[in-house]
Amino acid sequence: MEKNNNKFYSLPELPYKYGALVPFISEKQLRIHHQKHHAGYVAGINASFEKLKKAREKNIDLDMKSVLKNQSFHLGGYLLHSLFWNNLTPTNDEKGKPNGNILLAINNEFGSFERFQKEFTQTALSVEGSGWAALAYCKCTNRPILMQIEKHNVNVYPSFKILLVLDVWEHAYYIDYKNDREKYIEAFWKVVNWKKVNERFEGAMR
Ligand code: MN3
Repeated sequence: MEKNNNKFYSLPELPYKYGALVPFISEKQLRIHHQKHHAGYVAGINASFEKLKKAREKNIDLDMKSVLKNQSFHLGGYLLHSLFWNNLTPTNDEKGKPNGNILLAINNEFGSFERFQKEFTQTALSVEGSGWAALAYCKCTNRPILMQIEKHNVNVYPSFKILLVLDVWEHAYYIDYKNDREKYIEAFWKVVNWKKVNERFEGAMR
């Protein structure tokens, strides 16, 4: 067999230490989330690639609907977690408030930061089962837009750049907050990396 040079997915390192987000997210919670759950999606997407590769080598038919549904789930999980870690910071100097162009865009779209925060919180709270709240950017209209993702891959707007995501799968907060999603969301606002969100926004506008 020829050497396969195709790259696989790998678990990215966190941009801070596991204990860096205490008291808002505990070291134990963050470690399990990253090493078990995020790593699980990396393994899942790579397993899907392996399955396709083997089937192609032997020219075996696959249930493509099932394979790609699974692939979409794991790839979505992998990508969203990679974004999520970069959304968080132990040094939220702005006391939870954005600055710069992202603040202007939020004010323009939502009327105020407080209104945005309320809508985003309600988006996160009302995710049915497991999923994500996200702030994305629409290049067609130059406007920020809310997105409520079910699981990791349902209700996603294709090609819209995600600026800010919040994981509201129970696996993200059960150790720290049991089933109290609202308390977890309150804590999330204390560790948002608005500098990063603004960078992503400015990158998307270019
Ligand atoms: Mn998660």
